[in-house]
Amino acid sequence: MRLSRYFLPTMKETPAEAQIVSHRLMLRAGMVRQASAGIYSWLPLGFRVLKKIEQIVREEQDRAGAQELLMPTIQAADLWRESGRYDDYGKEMLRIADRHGREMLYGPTNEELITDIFRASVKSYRDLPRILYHIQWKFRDEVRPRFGVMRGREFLMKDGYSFDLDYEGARKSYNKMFVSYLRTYARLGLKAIPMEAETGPIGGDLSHEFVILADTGETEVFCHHDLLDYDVLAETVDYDGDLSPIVEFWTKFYARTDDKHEAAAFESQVPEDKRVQRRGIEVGHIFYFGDKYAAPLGAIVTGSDGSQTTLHSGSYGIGVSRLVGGIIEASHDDDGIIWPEPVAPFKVGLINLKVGNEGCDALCEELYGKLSDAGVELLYSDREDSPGAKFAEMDLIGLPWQLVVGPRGLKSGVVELKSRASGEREELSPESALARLTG
Ligand code: 5CA
Repeated sequence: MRLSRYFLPTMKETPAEAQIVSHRLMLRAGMVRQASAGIYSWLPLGFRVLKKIEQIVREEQDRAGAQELLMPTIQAADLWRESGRYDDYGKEMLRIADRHGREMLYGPTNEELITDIFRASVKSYRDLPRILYHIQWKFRDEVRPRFGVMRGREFLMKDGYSFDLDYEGARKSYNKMFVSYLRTYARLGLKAIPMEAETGPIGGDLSHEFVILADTGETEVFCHHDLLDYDVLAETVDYDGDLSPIVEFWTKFYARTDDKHEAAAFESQVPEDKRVQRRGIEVGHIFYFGDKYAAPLGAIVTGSDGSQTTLHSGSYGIGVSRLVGGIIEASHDDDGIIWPEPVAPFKVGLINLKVGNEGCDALCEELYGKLSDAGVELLYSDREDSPGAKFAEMDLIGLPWQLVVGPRGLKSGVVELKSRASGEREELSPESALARLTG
C-alpha cells in the first residue's frame, strides 16, 4: 500500500480527551475515531489490526475444536425473560422496540440465544459435546465508558459456549478453552495470566479471568511471579488428550483479582520475592455455570440410558477490540506503538527519504514490487515529506520493520533496516534486506 493513497489520518497533537496511552496512540495513529461515547469507527489501520487479532483468536478456537457460527446483534426480549436476565441486566442493556412495538435488545452476550439454538435441534447425548463460538459486536451501556476501546459501549467479543452431558464433560470443555486461551494470548505477543475471578452477571461457580499486566489496567491483581516466566507456545497441545495437568500447573499458583484476593493466603502461598501486586487488564473471561441457562430454557437431551438430562454449559469470552488497546498498553514507547509482528497492520514500512530522486524512486519501486509479490504486507512512504516527519510517522504507527532508502546509502549500494522494537539499525544490500524480510 502506498501511503500517498492510504487513508491514514494521523495527528501530531495529543488528543485532550484520551487519558491512557493506548487511547492516545490509537487516535494519533489514525486507527479509530469516536462516533459517540464508547462507540468507535475503525479506520483502515485499526481495522487491519482488529482483523489480525480476530484471525488468531479464530485459529486457536478452531484448533481446540470449537466451531464458528454467527448470531445476530439484535435479540428478542422474550428469550431473555425465559432466563430471568431481562430484568436482571438493568440499565446496561440497550432496549429497542421494533415497528410492531415488539421488545428487542442489542445483545450484551449470547447465552440465551445459543441455548435456544441448541435446545431446538439437539435431542440426544450422541450430539454432544459441542463448543460453538462467534465473533460479534456487543453492546453494554456502561456507566462510564472510558479509555477508548478498552471500556467501550459497543465492542467486539469472541464468545464461545460449550454443551456437555455432565460435569466431567463440561470440565473437559472448560479445560480446552483454558488452554486455548493461553495459546491465543501468547500468539498475540502477550503474557496473560489466568486468575480466579468473580462471575458477575454471567453466573456460575467456576471462572477464570485472563489478565495482562499494565499500570493503566482497571483491576488490581495479585499473583506468583513464576506465572510470568512460562513459555506457553513451547509445547504442542493435544486437545483430545488429558489437559488437566496443564490447567493444574497454571492454577496451582496464587493468582487472583482484587474481588477474590485474600492477603493472608497470598502471603502464605507466595514467597515475598515472588509476590506480584500490579494492575491488570482483563482480556478474557471463562465461566462454567452448569444448567443456569439450560434449566430455565429447557435444553434437555436423552442420555445413553434413555433418561432426560439437562445440559451442562460454560461460556468463554475474549475482548477482541479491547485487545487492540491492551496490546498497545503492553507494547509502546515515547515515540509510538510497537506492534508484535503477528498483529502488525503491515510488517514493513518502506521509507523513501528523497522522493523525486531517480535512484531512490527506482529502488523503492523495485523493493515495493518484490516485497508485494512475496506477500509481505508493506506500507510505502512515498510522499514528499521531510525525513524527520517520515520517521516520526513510522515510529508512531509502529510497524515492526522500517526499510529506509536514501541518496547517501544508494551511493554505497546499501539500504537501512531498522527494527522498531529494538531500535537496531543495520546497513545491508537491497538483496540481503529483501531476503531478510521475505525469509
Ligand atoms: N458471555 C461471557 C463470556 S462469552 C461474557 O460476556 N463474559 S465477559 O462479560 O467477561 O466479557 C468477555 C470479555 O469481553 C471480557 O473479558 C473483556 O475482555 C471484554 N469486555 C467486556 N466488557 C467490555 C467493554 N465494555 N469494552 C470492551 N471489552 C469488554
